[in-house]
Amino acid sequence: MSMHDQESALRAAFDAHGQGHVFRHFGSLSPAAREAFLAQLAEVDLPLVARLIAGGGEAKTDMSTLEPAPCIALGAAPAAARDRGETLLRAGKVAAFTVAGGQGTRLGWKGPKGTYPATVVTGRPLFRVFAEQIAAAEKRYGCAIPWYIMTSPLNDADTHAFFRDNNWFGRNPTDTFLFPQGTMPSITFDGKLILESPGSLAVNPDGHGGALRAIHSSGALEDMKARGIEQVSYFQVDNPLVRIADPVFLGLHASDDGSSGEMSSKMVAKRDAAEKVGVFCRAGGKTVVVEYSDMPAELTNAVDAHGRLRFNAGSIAIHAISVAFLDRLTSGDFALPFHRAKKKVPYWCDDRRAIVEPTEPNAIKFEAFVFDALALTRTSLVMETARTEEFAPIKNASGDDSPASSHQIQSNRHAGWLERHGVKVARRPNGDADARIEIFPETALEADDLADATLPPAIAAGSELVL
Ligand code: UD2
Repeated sequence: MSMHDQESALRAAFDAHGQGHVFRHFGSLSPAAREAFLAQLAEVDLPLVARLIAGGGEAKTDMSTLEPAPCIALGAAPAAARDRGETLLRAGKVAAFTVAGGQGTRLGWKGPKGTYPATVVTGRPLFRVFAEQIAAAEKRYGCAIPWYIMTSPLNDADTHAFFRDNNWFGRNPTDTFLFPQGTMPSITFDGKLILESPGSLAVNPDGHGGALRAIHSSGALEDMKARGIEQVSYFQVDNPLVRIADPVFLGLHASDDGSSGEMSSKMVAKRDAAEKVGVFCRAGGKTVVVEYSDMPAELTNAVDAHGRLRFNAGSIAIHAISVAFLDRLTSGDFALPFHRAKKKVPYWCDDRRAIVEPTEPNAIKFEAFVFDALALTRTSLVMETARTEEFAPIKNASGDDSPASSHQIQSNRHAGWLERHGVKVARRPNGDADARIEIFPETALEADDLADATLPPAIAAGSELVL
């Protein structure tokens, strides 16, 4: 199609959807800018945008019938689960999958979150931490664990450059598959698309739920199938303690004794009612995650007869997902619902001929959440894990879920591992390790791996240890 024909077709489509105003500066754009703008407009799913504006296609959970979700308690997984998970790993049927398309605004880090120096002593970046863990698991199980990383159009080039500059962390580049997620246009409160410049729309990454669309459109899913991958170990880029391809979890998930093996999740007991994590609930006969911001306060704060939080199963965004389920989800006429959020979206002001940064929310952004796929499983299970073992996210610049809190949890985990082997570790009155302790995945993926390591008899207060 010629550029002129494409322009005519797009003008007609945008006019028909009441969005023709986006062309108002088209005549003043250079030929190259016109081409880029038309390419962006062609990506917009106008019928979907129209449905969302009309209030359809949105995530809705009936809060009045919510019950806490059943969970497999800490340590209750049968021994056979590990064997089953290890068999899958040895057979090369497991891939790792990281969602890394977020903008990391809260942390204030300029660059992809995965490039953030995350570890306690050596400051290894998150991507390196994951790469080393995957390499250690590959060595242990004598297999390849291909690694799929979803970036966004905003950080894709920087993420590629980081991997290249770090020589793919010693991995075979063909076993590392980076692909960008899609975007969704923002709209004003009265349902109009927004220009962020005369020749571009204001768009945002379409949420980690966009992974389902992107994994298909990028060819990642086909790549998994071609490699014979059956299960995907899904995790977020912000958690340096995630246990990637955990054999116990994979084995539990992939069992055929009542669970579907389609999508399973890990949870930790919530720190307190205010903790900003989604909660596993039962709704409509399914296990679902209700995001903290959507949960009514009376449910968030409800306690049981023992004074414990009734909705206590915090989602740490770690899942095992089968390739067969991904295939089912992406091959039919299927779409995850969208969540809407009021945000401050910079826009082009015709009068001032400049981009304006609003001081108050002026627009609605739409994002899909991957955990909404849980409602589409036949059944799914939730396994409890220990917070100290597996959850030390880095999200905020200070306070909870910050580099400082993550460092403390990382040291606490490693202190616990050492203590199990008789090392005396200095602790503070509140139980925190009083030393900075970092253990490389190559040395140990879990406490038992330290059995044959040469360990010091004690770790003094204020000291540092790298193993
Ligand atoms: C997420 C969960 C929350 C809890 C918590 C645990 C949601 C909505 N909330 O909160 O329930 O499990 O994590 O740490 O998921 N991302 C993309 N593309 C996007 C948006 C995000 O790849 O368009 C990635 C992002 O890079 C990060 C992850 O998704 O790895 C979580 O993103 P977030 O920071 O928006 O979610 P958060 O921390 O509020």
